[in-house]
Amino acid sequence: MREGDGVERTRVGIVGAGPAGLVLATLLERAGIESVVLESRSRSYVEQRVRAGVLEHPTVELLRGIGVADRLDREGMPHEGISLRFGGGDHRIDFADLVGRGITVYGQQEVVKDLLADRVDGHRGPVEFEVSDVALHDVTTDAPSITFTDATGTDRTLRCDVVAGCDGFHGVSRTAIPDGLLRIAERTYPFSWLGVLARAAPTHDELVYAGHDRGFALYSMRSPEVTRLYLQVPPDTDAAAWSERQIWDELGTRLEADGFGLNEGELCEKPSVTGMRSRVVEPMRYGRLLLAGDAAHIVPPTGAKGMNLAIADVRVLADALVSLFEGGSETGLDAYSDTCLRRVWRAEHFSWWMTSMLHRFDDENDPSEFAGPFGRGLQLSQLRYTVGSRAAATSLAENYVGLPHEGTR
Ligand code: RFL
Ligand code: PHB
Repeated sequence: MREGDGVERTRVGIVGAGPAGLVLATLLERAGIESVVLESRSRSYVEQRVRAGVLEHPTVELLRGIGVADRLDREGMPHEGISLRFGGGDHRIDFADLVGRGITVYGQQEVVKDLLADRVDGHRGPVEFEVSDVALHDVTTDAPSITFTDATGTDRTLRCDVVAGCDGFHGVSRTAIPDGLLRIAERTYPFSWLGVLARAAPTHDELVYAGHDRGFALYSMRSPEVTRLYLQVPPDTDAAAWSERQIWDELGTRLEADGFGLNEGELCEKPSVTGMRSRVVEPMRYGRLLLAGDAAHIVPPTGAKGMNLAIADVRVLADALVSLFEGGSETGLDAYSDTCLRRVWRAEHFSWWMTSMLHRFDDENDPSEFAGPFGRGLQLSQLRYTVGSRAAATSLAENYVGLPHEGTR
């Protein structure tokens, strides 16, 4: 709604059109609550950005519940297990048998495309792309606002009741909270992942997590034509220093198992290197500013939790906002941070556990408990126990497919 002089009003100002911002906007719209989404990148950029690929069971259910899962149901690849590969052996964790649920492999950018098609092409609510100079104001009052410059260069002001900071790890929302008020828990791992996307048909139906003596490797996929693969590399690695031949050879070595072969294919984009980090910012609320997704917490990708956590946060947030706008109750907002952080810390632990069990920690100066011969012994014991004990395998399975979502209402 325009108020004149470049001042507009909405109920919820959402910064960031990633999974957190777009799922929040959709949940609110379905509940009849107006919002405006501000995104610094272009629509085509956010639709092409290759990131996560694994949707937890509760994430799929949520996307179905808000009516944006038609293509996901047609094109997503349901998986009923994963393999852990180590010591020359392959060990399947059978999710269907252990917990009766599975995951779906469907690219994050496909989820983003589906949400944007629903909102923008379906004329259900605004998304302002290519905004700059986003700044938050008065977030400790009940009349916060956001100033920004839009794609045409016009300075605008958005007044709202609540600001949702869904702008990811490098966003500005978190910086609106004074440093002294935040507790930051962080761990940086002494390695990165080199990721490639190859036009090559997957040769195996499920994901393979390999803990090889030369380092970790992950075999994943995006579609019946596209394979997604990762290699553990040193943290300062320049992706360009790896030739395609070296990448395929190293993947072949680390993923080797009886009867397993890789289809090689043309790379769809340049290989990328991603740092591995765990980070939690507490609390996730500062007055009428609520942080969600990567803006508040990062997990290393080994547990496939980042996008799923972002979506779980905004489900809690949407419930809290419905209570605020329908009944004037702030109880949900008051509980928001604690409710989310319970799931966040579970996912932090699971992601740290998967990471520490499967990677090679070989820096002699690495003080971590997994470096050196004692650390290797612990890793191998944990891997053997996980694949050998039904109780341990069930714990991996229920975390991987996703624990049920908590609500505040
Ligand atoms: P996003 O997706 O980063 O979205 C934030 C959005 O905010 C915009 N933005 C701004 N907009 C306006 N003003 C500003 N000042 C802004 N600053 C930033 C950005 O352009 C962007 O569009 O955060 P969100 O929504 O919290 O979603 C989080 C997920 O993207 C992230 O956790 C996952 O990608 C992590 N992740 C994985 N998660 C999974 O659940 N399963 C996986 O299998 C998985 N694999 C991965 C991953 C992340 C990876 N990388 C590249 C970090 C694999 C990799 C390699
Ligand atoms: C992916 O397909 O990109 C992917 C899958 C599982 C992970 C991380 C990334 O743990």
